[in-house]
Amino acid sequence: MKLEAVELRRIRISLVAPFETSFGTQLERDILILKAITDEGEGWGECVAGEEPDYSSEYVEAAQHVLVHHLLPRLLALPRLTAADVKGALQRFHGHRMAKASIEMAVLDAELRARRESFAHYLGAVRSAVDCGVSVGIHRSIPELLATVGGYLDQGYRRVKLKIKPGWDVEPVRAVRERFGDVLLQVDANTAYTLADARHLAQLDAFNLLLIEQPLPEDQVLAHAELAKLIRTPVCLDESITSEQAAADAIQLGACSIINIKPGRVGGYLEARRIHDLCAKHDVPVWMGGMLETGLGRAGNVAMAAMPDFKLPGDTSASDRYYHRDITEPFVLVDGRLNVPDGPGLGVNVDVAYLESITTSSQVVRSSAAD
Ligand code: OSB
Ligand code: MG
Repeated sequence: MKLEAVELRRIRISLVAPFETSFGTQLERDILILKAITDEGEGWGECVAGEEPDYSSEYVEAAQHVLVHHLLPRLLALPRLTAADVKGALQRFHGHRMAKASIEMAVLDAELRARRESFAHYLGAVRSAVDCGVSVGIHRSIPELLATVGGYLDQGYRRVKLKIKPGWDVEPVRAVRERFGDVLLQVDANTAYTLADARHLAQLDAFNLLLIEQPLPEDQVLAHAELAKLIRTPVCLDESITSEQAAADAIQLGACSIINIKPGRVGGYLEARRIHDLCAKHDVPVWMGGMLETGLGRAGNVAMAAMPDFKLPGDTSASDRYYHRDITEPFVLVDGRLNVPDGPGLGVNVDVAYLESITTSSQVVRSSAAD
């Protein structure tokens, strides 16, 4: 098909509760939403870049800039384009994977809607619903943490992930383990430790955690391999896994035994699928991460989480864990699971009037008249 124009829209939307990680606290989100306009119909994309460059070097304003000034002009100049062409067409531009992922997603949605194929079918989903976990931020006190975790378990979540940082690690894990028994439990440090903390982190071995996610900085892959020999809790990488190549290297080094897949972090659903396939070949289980997505990103993530090597519950929580009102029909937890959309493309509909009401800016980039 031919990409004719792309609408870029920023929305501002409050979180139902503050979300604190080792890198900061979020109260609301500023999200870039794309609409790809093609000769065969439209498709939606969501950019997972945050407001600040604190999870990775990407941030929403930069993502929009690189899309408008570098990525989109190149794609709009092509006579024909499918989602599978996006990576190659943008190869000469380094990095900016979240920005690249967002346009690839919108093109893929348009393409699949046009041929009435769902993301789930396209990706090779083998389940019609996926097990859901919930990511629990750093709290001000242990009693408040226990109240939050108890509330999520009452709603049916099948796994709890606690955000940790130095000073908030062993005690909250111990308290949750003692109060809630053998619930599936894991932790995420978002790079907050150093290899010198290995003996401290080994104290988590007592709590039978599923995994510890990204304890060390993203470029310290070798140090993760060292750490993995010093603790019994399986090491899972998030931030470090930026591509299929990075995943292959980390696996070969022994830096992780589990991988968190986030399509936005690796440049899109197609690269994420290659990482899934690589991990399946190496018997490395994967699970679907989350970036506090709206219903658009959630729809794609839930479809991908239905692929065979997604062996652990994902950070694919229900819409109401994030937002009072989603921009699509809400994802609702049913017996600790979310149903996989089976309609064409992402299989969800954007509430355009609501989207309009929370839009803070929008712009359209078109192919130039000469094309
Ligand atoms: O590290 O997994 C992370 C949210 C924003 C940025 C990074 C992370 C997270 C989460 C939330 O843990 C996952 C979710 O979307 O529920
Ligand atoms: Mg993480």
